[in-house]
Amino acid sequence: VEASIPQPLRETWRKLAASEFTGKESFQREVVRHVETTLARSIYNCDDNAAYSGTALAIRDNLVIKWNKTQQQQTLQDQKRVYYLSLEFLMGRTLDNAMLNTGLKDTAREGVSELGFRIEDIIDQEHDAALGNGGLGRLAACFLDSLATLNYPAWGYGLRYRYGIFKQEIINGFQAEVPDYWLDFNPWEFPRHDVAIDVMFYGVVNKTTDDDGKKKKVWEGGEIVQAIAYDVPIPGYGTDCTNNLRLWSSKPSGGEFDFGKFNSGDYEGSIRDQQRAETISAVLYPNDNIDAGKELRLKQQYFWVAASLHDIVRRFKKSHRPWKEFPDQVAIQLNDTHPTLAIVELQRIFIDIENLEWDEAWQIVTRTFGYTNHTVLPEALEKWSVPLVQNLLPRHLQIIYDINLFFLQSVERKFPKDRDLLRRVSVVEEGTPQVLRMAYLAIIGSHKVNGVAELHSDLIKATIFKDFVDIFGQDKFTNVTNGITPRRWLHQANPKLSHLIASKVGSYDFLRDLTKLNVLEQSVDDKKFKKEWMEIKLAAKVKLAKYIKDTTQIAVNPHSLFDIQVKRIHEYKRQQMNIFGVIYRYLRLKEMTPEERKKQVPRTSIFGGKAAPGYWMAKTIIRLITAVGEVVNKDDEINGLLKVIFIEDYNVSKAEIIVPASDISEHISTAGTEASGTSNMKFVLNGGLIIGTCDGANIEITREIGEENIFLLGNLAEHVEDLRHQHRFGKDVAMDPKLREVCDAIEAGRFGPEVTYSGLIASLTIGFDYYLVSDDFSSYIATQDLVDEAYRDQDGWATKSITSVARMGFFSADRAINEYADEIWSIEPSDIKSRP
Ligand code: AZC
Ligand code: PLP
Repeated sequence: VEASIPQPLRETWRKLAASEFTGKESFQREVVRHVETTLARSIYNCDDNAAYSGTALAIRDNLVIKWNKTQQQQTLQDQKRVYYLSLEFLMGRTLDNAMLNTGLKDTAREGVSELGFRIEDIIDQEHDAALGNGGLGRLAACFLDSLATLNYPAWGYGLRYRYGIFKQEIINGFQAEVPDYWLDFNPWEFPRHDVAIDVMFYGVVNKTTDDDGKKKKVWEGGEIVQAIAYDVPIPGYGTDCTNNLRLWSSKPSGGEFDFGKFNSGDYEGSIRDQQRAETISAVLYPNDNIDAGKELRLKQQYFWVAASLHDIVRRFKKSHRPWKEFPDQVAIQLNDTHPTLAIVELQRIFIDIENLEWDEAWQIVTRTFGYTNHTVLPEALEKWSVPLVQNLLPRHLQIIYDINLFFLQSVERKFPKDRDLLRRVSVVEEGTPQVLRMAYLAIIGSHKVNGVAELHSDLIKATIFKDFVDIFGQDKFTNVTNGITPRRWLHQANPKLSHLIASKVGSYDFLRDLTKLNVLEQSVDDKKFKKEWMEIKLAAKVKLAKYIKDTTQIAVNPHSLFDIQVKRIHEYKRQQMNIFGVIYRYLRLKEMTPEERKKQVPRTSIFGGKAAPGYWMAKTIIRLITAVGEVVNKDDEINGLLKVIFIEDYNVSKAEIIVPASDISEHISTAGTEASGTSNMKFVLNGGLIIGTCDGANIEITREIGEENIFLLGNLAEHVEDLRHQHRFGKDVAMDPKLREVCDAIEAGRFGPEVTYSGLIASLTIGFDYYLVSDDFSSYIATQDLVDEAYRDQDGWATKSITSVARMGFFSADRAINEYADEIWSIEPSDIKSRP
C-alpha cells in the first residue's frame, strides 16, 4: 500500500509539522511533559532515572526531527551512499554525546538544574550500548560519528543483540561473566515493524527452467526467519546531518509457525521453534580477535547480511536505474571478514533473482565492496567449515565454488603451472573438513583492501596476503590509518581540557579540524597555560581516584604516576609483561632502605579489560593482577609507592573517566601483532604519554609527535620471526635474570598458590614464549625507569604532554573517513547545513 500522504493534504501536514525546542524553557517543558505523560511519573516520584528518561526523550525529539530531515534530503539528492557493515558497534552512552553534538548541553544543564537535578547524575543513569568487544567495534562507532559530522550520506548496518558484551565481575580475584541485558529502557532506538525481511536458512537447491527457457537454480524449502529493523539516529557534531544506524532483530517469520505441531497438540514444540528464531540476534559473541567458528555465529552473519542487502537493493531499485549503475550509488564497506557473505549474497541476488549474467553481476559486485582487515593473528582469521556452510547455505556454497573456480582460472592464466600457488590462494583450504578462508573471499570480491595502520598494511601485503598482491597488483591494497572522534574522546570525556584548548585556538573549531591543535605548540613555554594544563590532568586523576575509592575501597594517591593499561586482555597485548614489571618493581622496593625509598616516584598501576570467557590464559593474567594487588596494596612497608588496581568491567563510559587520567598508558603488544590500536590515540590526545612497542599506530604516533615524546621499547616487527625461531629451535637460552626473579617470586607462592599460574609461567618457557615477553622484558624495565626519571621533571613532562597533543591532529577519525570517502568509496558530502 502507498504509505505517503496524498499531495493535496500535505500542506495541512506541513503546517502541523513537529518542530525542535530551542531555549531552556521549552526544553524544560518537554522534559516535564515526557516525565508526566510518556513515563507517567510526577513530582512525587521523579528520581535521577526518571529525570534521565525525560531528558533523553526531550533531546531525542530534536534529534529525530533532524534525522527525518536528513533522510528525506539525502533521498531527494539521490547521491551515492556508503553502507558500513559491522557486526559490532561499541557505542557506549548516547545522551551526553547527543547533547554536545547538537549544541544543547548548556541548555540542558541549566534546565535540569532548575528542575532539581545535576546533569552529570542524569548522564550517569544511562546503560552503555555495548554491542562490541573492543577496538573493532569502537572504531565503527567513531566512524559513524565522523560520517555524520562530515555530512556523508552513510548508514551503518549491524545486529541488535539483546545481550551486549557481558558484564565483568571480579569474584575472589577471578573474572566472572554476567549477562548484559541492556534493553529495559532504550530511547535511542526506533523499531520499524514495517521493515520486516524474510531470511532463509537450510533448504535445498533445485534446477528449473524459467519462462525464457533459461536454466536456473532455485534455493527453496528452508527455514524462514524474519529480520525487523531497529533504527538509531547518529547525530553529527555542529551539523544537522543525522545519519542512520540500522540494527536487525530476529523473530519468527509469520509463516513459520508450525501448525502441524500445533494441531497435533505439540504447542510447546511450536513455541520452541519460535524461540530458536529469536536466538539468532540474542547474543554478541564475546571474543576479541579469536574466531570460535560456531554455527550460530554463521547464522548471525548471514541473517544480518541478507537483511541488509535486501534493504540496500530495494532502496536502489526505487531509483529505476540500470543495474550497472549500482556501484555508482552504493559503496559497501566490510568491517573485517564477518560480513563477507554479503559478496556472495549480492551475486546470488543478481544471478538467481534479477537474472543478470554471471560476469556482469560479478563486475558490479566487486566494484561495490571494500574490505578492511583488522588483524594478522592467525587465530582471528575466519574459516568456516564447508559441511557447515553446505547445510546452512547450500546455494551460497555453490556460488562460492564458482567464484573460486573463476578466480583460480584467472590465476592459472596469469601464472601458468604454479600448482602450489593455486593451492595457497584457493578460498577452499584442503583438510578434514575443508574450510573456507573468508579473508580470501573478501579480497577476491572487493575492489580495495585496506589495513588500519601503516605497519599493519605493509605486513598484510608482505605476509598473509602476499600472493594476492602478486595476483591483483599493489593498487588494490591500501592503508587507512585508524582515527578517533575528538568529540567523544576529548570534548565529552575531558571538557576542561577541551575548554582550555579552545581558549588558545580561539574557538572549538579544532573539534571539526583536529589539525588546528597545532597552535598549542606556541604555548609550550607559557607558564600559566602549563600550570592550568597540569591542573586539569590532576583533576582528572582525582576523579579517577574517587571512582577507584568508591568501587574498590582502595585509596590511591592522585599525585602518584598513573600508569594505565586498559584494553581486552590478550596474550599479544602483553598485560602479563606489565604485571611482571609491577612485581619486579615491588621486589626492588622491598629491598630498598627507607632512605632509598624516599627517592622513588610513587606509582599507581591501573589495569582494566575483559577476557573472553573461554580464554583461560587471559583469565589467569587477570588473577595474577588482582593477586598482586592484594599483596602490594596492603604492604605497609612500601605503602604509597606502589598500588595495583584492577578496574572491573572496562567499557566505553569507564574509558571516558580513565582516558583523561593517565600520565602514562601502556601499548606494549609484541611488535607486528597489534594492527593499530585506538586507545593509544585517545590517551595521547588527552595529554597522557605512552610507553609502547614499535607496533601498529604507535609508529605513526611517534612520527607525528616526535621520538622525544614517547617511550619506545622492545624488539622490532622485522625481528620477531627470528626470535620465535630461536625460542623454538635454538639452544636453551637462560631466561632474562630479571624475569627469572619475577617467575621465582610467583613460583614461591608470594601471590597465592603457584599452581594457579603454572600455565602462564610455562608459556614463557616450554610454551616457546610466542609473544616474546622474555625478549622484551629488560628493555621494558629499563624504559619504565626512564619514565620515572622523566616524571621527576614535571615541567619537562608538561612540555611533552602539550607538544604531543598539539601534534595529534592526524589521528582524527574525520581524516580517516575522508580517506575512505576519497580513495575507496568515491562519495561526496551531502548538502546539509552546518551550524556555526
Ligand atoms: C582490532 C585490532 O586488534 C586493533 O589493533 C585495531 O585498533 C582495531 O581492530 C580497529 O582497527 N581488531 C579486532 O578487534 N579484530 C577482530 C577480528 O576482532
Ligand atoms: N575497549 C574499549 C571500551 C575502548 O573504548 C577501546 C578504545 O579505545 C578499546 C577497547 C580498544 O583499545 P585498544 O586500542 O587499546 O585495543
